[in-house]
Amino acid sequence: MVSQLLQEFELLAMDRCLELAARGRGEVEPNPLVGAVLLRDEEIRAEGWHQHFGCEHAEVNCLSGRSDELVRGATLVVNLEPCSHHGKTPPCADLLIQRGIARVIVGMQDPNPLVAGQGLTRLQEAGIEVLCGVREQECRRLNRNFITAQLEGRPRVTLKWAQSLDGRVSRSRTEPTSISCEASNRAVHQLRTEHPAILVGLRTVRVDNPLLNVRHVEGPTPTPCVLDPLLRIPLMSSLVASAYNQGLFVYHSSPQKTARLNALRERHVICIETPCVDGQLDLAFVLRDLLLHGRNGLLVEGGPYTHNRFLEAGLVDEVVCITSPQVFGTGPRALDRVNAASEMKLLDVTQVGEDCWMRLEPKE
Ligand code: AOF
Ligand code: ZN
Repeated sequence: MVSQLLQEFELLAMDRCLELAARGRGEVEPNPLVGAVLLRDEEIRAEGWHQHFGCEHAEVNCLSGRSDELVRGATLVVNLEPCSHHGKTPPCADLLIQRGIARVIVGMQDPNPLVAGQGLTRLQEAGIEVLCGVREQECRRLNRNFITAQLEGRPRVTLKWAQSLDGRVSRSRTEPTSISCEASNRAVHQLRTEHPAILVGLRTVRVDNPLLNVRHVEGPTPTPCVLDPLLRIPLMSSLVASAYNQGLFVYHSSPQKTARLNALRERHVICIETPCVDGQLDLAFVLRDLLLHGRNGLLVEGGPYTHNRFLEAGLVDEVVCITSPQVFGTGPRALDRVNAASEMKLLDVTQVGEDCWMRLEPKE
């Protein structure tokens, strides 16, 4: 374990990098969340983070305006490998070399094929001591959307649902039912703010009329998306009403419905014509389109029909299943529509208020 080679204050410095990095949420995607701190004499003497897409990287913000006296011979801590490529900004590895940094502590290697270890090599070749893999699990979790987007060319997909103890997502197909406790609702809003996009099927819009925003915690609201092949989303729905403020992408396959398209566009809805595969919207197209719009992570919040479509297409990276200690006795079940057997691996289980949260990932 690389972390065992470090002192407590150096590990705390990495924790601080993760905090700083998270401030870029909603501003930097599809770029990674990156924070950097400068350590000297066991103290944090400068901080920076990547603040806006296309702008200075964390290392630049941390070092700019700092004196040579402070920077020369100091340690730089950063949660992602310093870049080695000329992108929208020059390579951070070169900056660290020029400024005379003596030691670099890194959370994880950059999965971007343009970097992928070359930043670390460049620093080492310049005689800088490099330690990589510090708090690696936390660093990978923070940038999980970025990692999947780099490696798979699509946003990372998380399915989330709340169910009763008997596995039901509502008491009936037509009635919205509140299921999870208040503490869970706050945690769900935290999960929302960690995703640049959130998606539901038309049925969920019709039954629940959700707003899909972030209210119980601080942070950016993801862009809501609806799968709606026939453009039947009600103009009076909360999502259409809030499209001007929080955006709304409607994926459809009805280009001939011009009056409907105009009515939606007038309300600031972005309507995206989507090809069909076997009579259903092509989810791979939807994901590609989201990444083109800079959204590298997608939270799918139902309902069962939509979850099943993502599972059957093999386009799920994580499942978050929240079980409340109530028995409904009636109503549709979360995985009612899954007709292909599959296995999942349990990642962790936690108690949130009165609910049980399970995180799982599909087995290969
Ligand atoms: C770093 N520090 O703070 C960030 C890095 O188009 P550009 O120039 O902004 O480059 C984006 C790529 O740079 C991104 O895909 C990732 O590989 C790396 N991001 N690297 O050293 C940072 N944001
Ligand atoms: Zn960089």
